[in-house]
Formats: sequence, C-alpha cells, structure tokens
Amino acid sequence: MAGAAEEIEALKREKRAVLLVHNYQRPEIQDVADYVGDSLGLSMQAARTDADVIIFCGVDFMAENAAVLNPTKAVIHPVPEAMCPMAMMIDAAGLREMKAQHPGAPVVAYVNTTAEVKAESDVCCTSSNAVKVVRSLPDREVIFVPDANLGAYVQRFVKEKTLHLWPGYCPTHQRIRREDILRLKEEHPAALALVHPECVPEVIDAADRVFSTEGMVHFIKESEAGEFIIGTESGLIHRLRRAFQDKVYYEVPNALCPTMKKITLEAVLRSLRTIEPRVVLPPETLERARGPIERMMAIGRGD
Ligand code: CIZ
Ligand code: SF4
Repeated sequence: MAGAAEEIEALKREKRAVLLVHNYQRPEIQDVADYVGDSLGLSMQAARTDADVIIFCGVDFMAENAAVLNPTKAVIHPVPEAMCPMAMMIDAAGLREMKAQHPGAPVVAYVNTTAEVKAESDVCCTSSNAVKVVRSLPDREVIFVPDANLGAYVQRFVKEKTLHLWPGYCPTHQRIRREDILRLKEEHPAALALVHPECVPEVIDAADRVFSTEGMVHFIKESEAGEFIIGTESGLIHRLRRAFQDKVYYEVPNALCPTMKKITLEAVLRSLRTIEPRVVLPPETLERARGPIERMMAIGRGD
C-alpha cells in the first residue's frame, strides 16, 4: 500500500489519535505505531495518553483494557473479530461455578480474559508478573484462570500455595514443540532458547530461559549472547530485529497467531478515517473490571 504510512501519520495528527500496537502484530503495523509493547505496557500507555482517540492493534481483550482504563477516550479496535481464542475458553458463568467450588479463594485472571471475566476476578496478571501477583496474595488457595500452562509455570515458583487451574490454553503457544526447540539448539549451539510461559511444560523444560515478550526484549538487550531461539509468536522477531540489529534470531515453526494477524494496515487506515468500530462495554462491567486491572498495574513488571 504505497503512501499508507504517510496517510496514517497525517490522520493521526488530524484526529489526535495514538496507535498502540502489540508485539505480535504484523511488521507493517508495528512500523507505523506510536508504541509497540505487551499488554501491560499497552495498558499503561492507554491509561496515561492525552490523545482523543486510541487505535488499538491487538486482540479484543487488550482493546477492552484500554477502554476500561481510559473510559473518556474513543478506543477503536480496527477488526472486532480479532478475538483471542484463549480468552473465549472461559466466561463469567463458568468462573462463578469455579468460585462456588473453592469458596473464599481469590481469583487471579490472566489478562487474556474478557472484561466480563475480569469483573468476576480479584486481580489480573500478565505473563510478566504472574508469579509476583500470585505471591502478593496472603491466601493459601488461589483460583488461576484461564491459562493452565501459565498456571503450572507459576506453581513451580509458588510451592506454598495450591493453584486451582482452569483448563484453558493458547492454541499458538500450544503448537510450539519440544523437539523443535531441541533441534534448533543443536543446529545453533551458541543460541539461547527463550520461551514464553504459555508453552507446554515440556517446552519450558527444554528452554534456557522463560520470559514474557517484554521480558525477552529486556533480556536480549542486556545479554552478551548474540543468537536467540525465540519461542513465542513470531511477530516479536520483527520488533527484535528493529531494536537490536546486530543479534541473530531463530524462529520456531508454527508460532503464528492468526487472530493477531487479522488486523491489516488497510483496516487501521479505515479506522483512522472513520473513528470506528469503537469498543463499547456495559458501564457496570467497565467499573467492575477496573479494580483487578489497576491492582495488576500497581504490582508492576516481574521479569
Ligand atoms: O501480555 C502480553 O502482551 C502477551 C499476550 C504476551 C506477552 O508475554 O507479552
Ligand atoms: Fe490469544 Fe495466543 Fe493469539 Fe495471544 S497468541 S492472542 S493468547 S491465541
């Protein structure tokens, strides 16, 4: 799309819009972003922006977070069908049933949940701070939803508590295979294998380090190593190549999230022209989801 980047810049100025873009988005969208990051960083940007309009390029729950945190702004999600399949594995009724089975246990909701599920929770977490959030609770029993892989990873560090896990997962990270990590390590013996905690436990065991996407960016920035196997959604590699050009990155097979890729540059352009489609949440859900998200942000990063 020739000239699209220029038109996007002009429209951003005209509409007083900010373009917030997740690490897993298409390269051409990352290239026109005002900020590229993970859901925690994007939430922080959304909460403090003084733009009138937030164009949110990520999946539905991330755009909802922005609407919850800054309800006076127009939050635009260019492709509303970009709905995270993991977030759709649990609904408010299901969570209420689980709460009834474990009375008194607080609920930690991974940020990859709908606002309706967050509204039924005590505190949210991201992959960056899941261990820190669970540790911050005084309770011995904790309900952790919806990612069972992330929950099992947290449980390794928080042995003094019992985590009750919802059987959800990320289809993209679930596809990352231990044998591919081991093969890449064999082919590139100098490379460090970094994987995401949404991966299955066998993949976690095969990795050198486990990080959220921002954790990976930070680690690579500080690391003396020059080669890395990137065990997360492949969009992150574009960000890494732009940020640290002198390092080498190896992609794991099948690590593409089709939902994240539903947002195209064309859709972003359309949204900037029309300031649609807007994220609209029932006022009660908006209010009830705010507390758990703000508690997570107060705890801050953990990796
Ligand atoms: O929290 C996020 O943005 C996700 C989905 C991944 C990560 O680890 O950053
Ligand atoms: Fe959802 Fe996984 Fe895609 Fe993230 S990578 S949006 S968790 S399906």
